[in-house]
Amino acid sequence: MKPLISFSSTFLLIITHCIISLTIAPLQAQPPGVQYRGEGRAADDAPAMVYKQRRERVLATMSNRTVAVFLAADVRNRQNDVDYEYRQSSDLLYLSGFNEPKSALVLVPSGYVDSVSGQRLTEILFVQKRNPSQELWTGVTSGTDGAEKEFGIKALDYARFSAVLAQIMATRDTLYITTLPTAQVTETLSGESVSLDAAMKQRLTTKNPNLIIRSQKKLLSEMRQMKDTAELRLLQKAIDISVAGHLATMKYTRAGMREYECEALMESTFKQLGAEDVGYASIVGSGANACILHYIANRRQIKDGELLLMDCGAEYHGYTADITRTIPINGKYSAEQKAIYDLVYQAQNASIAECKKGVDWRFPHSRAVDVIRKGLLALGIITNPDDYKWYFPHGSSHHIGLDVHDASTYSALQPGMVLTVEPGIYIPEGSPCDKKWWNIGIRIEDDVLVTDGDALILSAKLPRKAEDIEAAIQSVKR
Ligand SMILES: [Mn+2]
Repeated sequence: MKPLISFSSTFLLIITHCIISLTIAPLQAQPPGVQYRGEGRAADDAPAMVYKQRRERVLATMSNRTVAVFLAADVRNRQNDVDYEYRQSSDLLYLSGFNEPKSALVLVPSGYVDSVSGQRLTEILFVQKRNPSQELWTGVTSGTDGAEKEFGIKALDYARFSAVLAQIMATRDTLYITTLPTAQVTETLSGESVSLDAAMKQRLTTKNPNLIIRSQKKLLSEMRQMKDTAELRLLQKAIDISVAGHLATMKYTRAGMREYECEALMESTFKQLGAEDVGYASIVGSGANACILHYIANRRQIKDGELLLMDCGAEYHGYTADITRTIPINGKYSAEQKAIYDLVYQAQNASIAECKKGVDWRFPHSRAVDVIRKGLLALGIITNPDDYKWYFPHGSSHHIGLDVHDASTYSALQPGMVLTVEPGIYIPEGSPCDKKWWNIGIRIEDDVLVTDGDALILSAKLPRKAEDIEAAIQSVKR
């Protein structure tokens, strides 16, 4: 479920942009009076006040000697050519809703007096200045005025970011800073792995020898793992869209199709219903590919009698669902497929039943393990109880939210947490068991909300029981 992203160093990016700018400079002129207008924020995004309250909660946990910096994600470039579609860093999204690159949020509990306006600020959003020539190519940006109006937070020009931050850090002893997934760049020529994080830390500590640098994860994981009302609404929307995608694909998929055709059905439904993206690369594996946990090539032709495993989730306003169904391509599970399916189904039910307030977050997984271990022994697929790990090699749960593997402190389950429950059994060809089981790979994954009582299955509208899946497939004439 790792998004497909390639690296390009910032250096190369700058060079590339310079070349393009020089080449196309004469074309950038516009008729006088042209002003591009943005769409503004989505009407169903959380109100600016919700983001403000989140920032205030973070500020309340920080001491007066600290400052926190939440950096925007980088723009990633594809093959030194066009850029990938932009995805903001989840922490910055969570605290501001601001969706533009080259921006940063700075939280200073004891305040910073802005030398230009004279205002004392505890929160500052640094944003790029509007640039009409650039907007012609990549679209409208908010600018400081737009950001203040739309997001209700004092905005300063990003060009001032370094200088202002240096000034703030001079009188603080702790800096909380973003750790982005892009921070590791491998220098293929030297064969050495260089951590940009480490390089940045080095520079910061050289300038500020007494500064303690901490990951901002400490500040946010506790909050982000508890979903507020606005988040639950967006998460439910992402889940509803994903359910519709799975249902359409389940119904209109048949033997002879390629895995990518199923992926197309799935993702076209996501987009038709307003999802901006997928939350992770769609996993659509048939036959032997169902046994590969993160199979994303999705090219194979599906044959009659096979299983099709689809692990796909839509992303809506930054929130992602994570749902898996494994269907019989011809509408009817074989005896062996059904035996394994029912076992995974029972394991999932046992696991969901334990997703309760106060329970250690690992406990639901241990219940799934109990059921699967017993079942595999009873079916004669294993004879040593420990060997269940060969066929169920992953955990059953993780939090979801702005990230598909969302922020978590791995503490006991509490109402407001949303997690997946996804046991599976995978028996690749050559496994030491009767070969009638070979190439059966089954995972069932749903998204559940922990409440004061029983867990609520947010993806419950999607058929999950073997008979219900068969009925859904058979409801369409083929
Ligand atoms: Mn998952």
